[in-house]
Amino acid sequence: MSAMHSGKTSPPRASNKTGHWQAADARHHIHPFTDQHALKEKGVRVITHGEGIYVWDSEGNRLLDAMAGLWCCQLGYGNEELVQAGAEALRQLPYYNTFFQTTHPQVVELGEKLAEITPEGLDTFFFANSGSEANDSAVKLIRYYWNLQGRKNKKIILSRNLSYHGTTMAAASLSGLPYMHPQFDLPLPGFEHVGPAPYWYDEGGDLSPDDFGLVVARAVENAIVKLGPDNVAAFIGEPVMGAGGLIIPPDTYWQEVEKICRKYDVLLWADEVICGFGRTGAWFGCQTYGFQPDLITMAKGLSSGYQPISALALGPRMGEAINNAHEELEHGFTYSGHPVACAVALRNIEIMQRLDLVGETGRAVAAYFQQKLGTLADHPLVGEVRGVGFLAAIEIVADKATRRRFQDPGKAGSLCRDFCFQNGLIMRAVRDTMILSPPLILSKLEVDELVDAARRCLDLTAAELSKD
Ligand code: PXG
Repeated sequence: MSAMHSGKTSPPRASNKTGHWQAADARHHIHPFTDQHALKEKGVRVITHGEGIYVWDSEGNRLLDAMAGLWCCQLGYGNEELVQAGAEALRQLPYYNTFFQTTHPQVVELGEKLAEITPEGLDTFFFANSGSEANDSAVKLIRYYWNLQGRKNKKIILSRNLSYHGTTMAAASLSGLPYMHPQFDLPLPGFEHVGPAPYWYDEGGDLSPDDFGLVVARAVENAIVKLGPDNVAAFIGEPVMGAGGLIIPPDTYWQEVEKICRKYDVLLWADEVICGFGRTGAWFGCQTYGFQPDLITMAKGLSSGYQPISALALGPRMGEAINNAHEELEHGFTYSGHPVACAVALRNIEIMQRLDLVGETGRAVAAYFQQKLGTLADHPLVGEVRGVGFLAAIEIVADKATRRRFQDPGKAGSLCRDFCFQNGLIMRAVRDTMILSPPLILSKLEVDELVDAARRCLDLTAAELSKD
């Protein structure tokens, strides 16, 4: 366990309330992205406690959380300094708003701190409470920006197949995972998707990754030309695609996309909800991939998940236009820049800076994580291990040489994920891709433990699959 997180040492014992919690949950709680009926039959897992990179369930089982919650607990669990920052803010000013010509120290200081770490020029912020709200707000501000410019036709937002941008009406419309649309009659008009995703392993065929990156970028150009550059407002992308399967773009991809956006005067929007705050080895994914967005949305690692908070960072074009509009901006949330959330986010960034998680120290652990995980490539089920910073994916395939998948898509991934839970490891499965996004505070010893457990679970998966 990391020294930073040894404040509380004794994990809770198994609770005799598990049955009660499961029954009450089944009666009263609708879960996101879940087959409610199937979950009631199976019985929900109850997580009661977290410390460092581990969480415990109500039966007393310890789980190494290689997903950092939902890609968000950069500093892991049980960080006392964050608890203190939240408690102090609650005592001092538990709530005040930022409407009506008012501000408070917590939101001002967070803005100043964010301007220090965001790429040059992206130093004007709007605050919200979730990634989806930040993305929804960005859609509105992009529309507003082009209206201010008198370019009233420039309204279409282009996003990619397999992207995930959240679940509000606009954010779900941006998302390129087709299963997110039919239940809700989405996407809304004005949202277009382009494919393929820059997913060389599945889509690259015989092309080299670099050539494939250019082909996929040209598909973006073709889409802009087809829709008409005068109609396209913005292109949104996650620097590394997360929920769609941890898709790392070829090195040629982002710079080509940036050139295309400039050529057609299309705003370039980086959704850094997962990639921000050290995930890819820099503060933001766009810095890792060397492109300059016009706007960035961020959430998750901004507060290490300890408080719901998100932000939209505007570059000079949008920032100046909105600041000089000489009219009221008709947008905002009761909890925009909530003082407790801002105080926790500020302290979170300060701790990340002090621990050098985005500098030499973090890079050394990330390199070790990538190198150790790479040793799994020799496993008979593993077609590819890829990663960047503190993100990684393991492709499970039937045939390594031809990258052929198993016949029943998703079965191997689900099997492996279930073996992981049974063996004290949390890895996420997207189809047959296993995903890792651990807390940034993990130690080298914990990396070893993680990779050993992952190999064990791959062995168990292989044994189970061989019974077919
Ligand atoms: N953009 C990106 C890139 C995300 O990954 C959102 C926006 C939306 O954030 P909120 O805070 O509204 O959830 C996300 C969220 C998964 C999973 O299964 C991923 C997310 C959320 C829930 C599940 O991998 N990402």
